[in-house]
Amino acid sequence: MAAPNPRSRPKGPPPSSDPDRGDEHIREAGYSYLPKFITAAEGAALVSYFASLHPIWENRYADKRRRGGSGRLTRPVYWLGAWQFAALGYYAEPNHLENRCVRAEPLPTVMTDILERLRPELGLHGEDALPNTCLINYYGRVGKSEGKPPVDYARLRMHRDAEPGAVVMFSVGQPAQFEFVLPDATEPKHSQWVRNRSVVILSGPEYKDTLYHRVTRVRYGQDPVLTSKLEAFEVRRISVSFRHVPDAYIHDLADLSEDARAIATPYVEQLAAHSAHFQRQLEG
Ligand SMILES: O=C(O)CCC(=O)C(=O)O
Repeated sequence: MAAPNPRSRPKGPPPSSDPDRGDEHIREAGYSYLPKFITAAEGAALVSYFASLHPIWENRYADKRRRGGSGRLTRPVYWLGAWQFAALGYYAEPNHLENRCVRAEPLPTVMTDILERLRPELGLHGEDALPNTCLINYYGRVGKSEGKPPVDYARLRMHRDAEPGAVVMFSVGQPAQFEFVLPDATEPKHSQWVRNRSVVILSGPEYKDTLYHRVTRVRYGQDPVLTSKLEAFEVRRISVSFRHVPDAYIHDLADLSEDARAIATPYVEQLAAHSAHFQRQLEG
């Protein structure tokens, strides 16, 4: 992968000769980038599935006042398989395993079909099991309202995903600048555009365990048109990151510790307004 300086990149789409356009297949130890792996029909099915969901804005911490700032995640999200509430601290080996993950709705068939087709590629990353849980990220902006300018939320802070094994990512919508960084470095070690209907797989000591990754920007555009049930939010890219959480750590809301239940319940109430699954979780 190339490691360009994204700040020196001119505005507008990358030129067709740019190796960083995101339309070339890349396979390195611990990194796969598969452009157009998702078929046009699957892409359309994902777009309509995402449009049916009611993503939520989570806070990063249980006590946001203690940390200062708005405390909100940089974008609205929806989890399937297991919901890892940010305020519970996420599932993270070796210390954050219990009281993190609430059973969530199952993955739709369009996702499991794509994951099934990825088995040979996952094998190259040393995986024989498919991931059982995923985070859906909605990137976009809150439109102009009452004289206030629009606010862009098309980014994701530097982080690593701590679940065991490979992470698989699907992208739908406008291209995003995806970067791999070391926490104390100013420039990314690797950088590339991740495009509509592509798949990324990360694994191993470099890409998963050492480098952090982030999304610094998402291009504007209308093809495909993305929507969600979130009011006033203009979506222009949706990514799904699939992970594996051992079943032993996926709990019903009622089985969480009292403290964790108190933190998760207001979110489950929000989700239950549009989801029979989360309604049942609330009823215990
Ligand atoms: O949006 C992306 O492509 C990256 C998503 C990601 O890093 C995550 O969900 O952990």
